[in-house]
Amino acid sequence: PSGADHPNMSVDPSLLTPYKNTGASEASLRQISEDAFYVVNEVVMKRLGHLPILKGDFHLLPPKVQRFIAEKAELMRPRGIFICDGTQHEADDIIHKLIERGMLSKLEAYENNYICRTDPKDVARVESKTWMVTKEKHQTVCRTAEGVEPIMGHWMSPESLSTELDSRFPGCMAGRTMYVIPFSMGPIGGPLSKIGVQLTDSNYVVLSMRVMTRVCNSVWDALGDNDFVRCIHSVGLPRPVKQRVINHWPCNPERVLIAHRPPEREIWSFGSGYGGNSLLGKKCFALRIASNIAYDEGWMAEHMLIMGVTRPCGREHFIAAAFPSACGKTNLAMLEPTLPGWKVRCVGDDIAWMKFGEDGRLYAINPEAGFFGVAPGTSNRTNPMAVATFQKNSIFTNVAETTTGEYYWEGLEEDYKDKDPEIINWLGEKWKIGDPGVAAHPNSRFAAPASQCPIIHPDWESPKGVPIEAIIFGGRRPAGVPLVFETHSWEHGVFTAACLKSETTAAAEHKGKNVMHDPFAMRPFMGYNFGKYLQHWLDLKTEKRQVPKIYHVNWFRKDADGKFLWPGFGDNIRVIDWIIRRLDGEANLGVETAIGTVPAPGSVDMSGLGDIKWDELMSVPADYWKEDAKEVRAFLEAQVGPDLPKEVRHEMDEQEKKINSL
Ligand code: GTP
Ligand code: SPV
Ligand code: MN
Repeated sequence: PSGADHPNMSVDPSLLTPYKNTGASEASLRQISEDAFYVVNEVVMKRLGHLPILKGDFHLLPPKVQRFIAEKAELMRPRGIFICDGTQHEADDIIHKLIERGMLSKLEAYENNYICRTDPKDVARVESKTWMVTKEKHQTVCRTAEGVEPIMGHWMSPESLSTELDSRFPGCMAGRTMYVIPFSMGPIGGPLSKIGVQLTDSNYVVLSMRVMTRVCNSVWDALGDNDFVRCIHSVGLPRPVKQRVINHWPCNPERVLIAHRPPEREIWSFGSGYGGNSLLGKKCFALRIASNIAYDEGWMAEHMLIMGVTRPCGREHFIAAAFPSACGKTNLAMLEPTLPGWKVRCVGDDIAWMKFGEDGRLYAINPEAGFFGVAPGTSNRTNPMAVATFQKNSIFTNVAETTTGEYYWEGLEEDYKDKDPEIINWLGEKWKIGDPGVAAHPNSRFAAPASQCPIIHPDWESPKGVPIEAIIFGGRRPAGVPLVFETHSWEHGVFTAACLKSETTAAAEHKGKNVMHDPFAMRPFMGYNFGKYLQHWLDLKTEKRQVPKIYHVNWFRKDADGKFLWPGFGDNIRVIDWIIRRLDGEANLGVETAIGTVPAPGSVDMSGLGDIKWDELMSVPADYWKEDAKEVRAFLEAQVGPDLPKEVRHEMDEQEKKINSL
């Protein structure tokens, strides 16, 4: 009987969604979904078999969660189920176990800080193995020109996904514990927040998710009738293992797959335990899946920091900024101003969920609860607030350590210059400052609770968010791009963001430093057709709404000797100051150029900075931009083609005209 014509059906409707891609055979799936109409509990129990529940009370979970767990346990065949409650006690137990096993060790110089070394083959996001799965290809990717490989979005058909899942997930947790992690992205129960449940066989992931998201029992209560994002993660190495496990870090680099099914709100991740590949609340949920939800519901999920900036006069302004991976979001979000009287407070450092309120203003929340920050380059000189944040309760991955139990990475040389410490590098080898190679992996990271940041904003957990007045885009642009410019309009800002480029970094598998397109800093995180995404941005502007002004910054312009022209870090407040005075409508701050409004000479506070090559820093070189205009047109034609909104095309045409008349 089908659900619709069964008269006495009193089963949770979510139990009736069809089974797909569980790896189990069609026939057994059909059998189970039919059974489910009658005795849900029995079916769930049958699926669980005699699987021990190692922790938690399975029967107290919402039925739709019970079904999710049972069906995936049947597929992945763990040796037991552990339902996490997110408590410190639980974390301590796991930490002790991992220390005993050799996967974690304590950094003795701090309180409750741990270091972990991964298999050196599992150190960053793997973009080439990350997929969006939709029925229609063009739901995911644009209608690119003939023979052009799309770089925004990576499509896989549901049929291919079935094959890929079936060759990986059945039995993949054999001999391991399946942890069930209930988590909230955003303050629990908040109007902009969303719930996920992650299944994983990695206890490192359990510890990290507890820092990065809100994991606790009250998530189950908040779930109620809401849907949840289904996150399925396995390191992909069932026991007994067939290959050598390096650094006690099980993974399966050859078989990595990270797949998203947006309509089903489901994520499958296999073979990697690192960062965005495995902490599924972050990139997979809060960006790729959430951008789909945001499209449907009329809001935005973006790769942006959120900061509150208070001026000497006492007025506070909230700003969001999108820079590609490892391009300075964490640093800007926690900036320590070098100008007197200014105060910056951090709301978030990586992801912003933003929605227009009834009052027409754009409100942003940080869906995360922790920072997963790039370690190298972080020091008391560059980012003292981050350093203060990770003095306790933090996990460091692929950094180096001193024999006295301190962390170490490139950028900390100054702090250690008189000590000449004995160092164990990220590969576990003896190392001294000055030795060849690096001490820490360039994508080594700290995971630290946001609540420990000394300048965390008092409203950082405000359920309704903070009102954004400006949005900044930027990247690593060694040549041609001025320190800052203001775009002319929302539409021009959208075009400018679509043209965002940056040097590649170690955050993903790219080798070397090439300037690459990274529209909206979302290239690796694009959840659906980029043309539709652009249209969504354009459509968000309505008469009743005050859309933020859009800016572009570049902290990374270099002189002929390859030196940065701008000191960056705390001195970036000088650019923020200029931006805020522009928002205020102060006169005589800008000079019009073909790409936007750059600062007029003397309009940026340079007091105490010493020698800055202003002209070189602010110039808009005609030759450079003529080339760039051609390249950008070719890029958008090839990559977005007929999906490019006409407003964006118009901005491109207008800007090209201005550039060509330079
Ligand atoms: P993800 O977490 O990967 O999304 O990166 P992120 O954008 O938060 O990058 P983060 O702030 O961690 O910066 C990465 C690197 O850029 C670090 O090594 C920083 O030291 C360096 N960096 C950040 N801000 C500046 C700046 O203003 N100037 C210069 N020269 N380097 C900077
Ligand atoms: C990024 O690469 O943009 C990150 C780190 O923020 S990860 O979570 O590993 O994706
Ligand atoms: Mn990021």
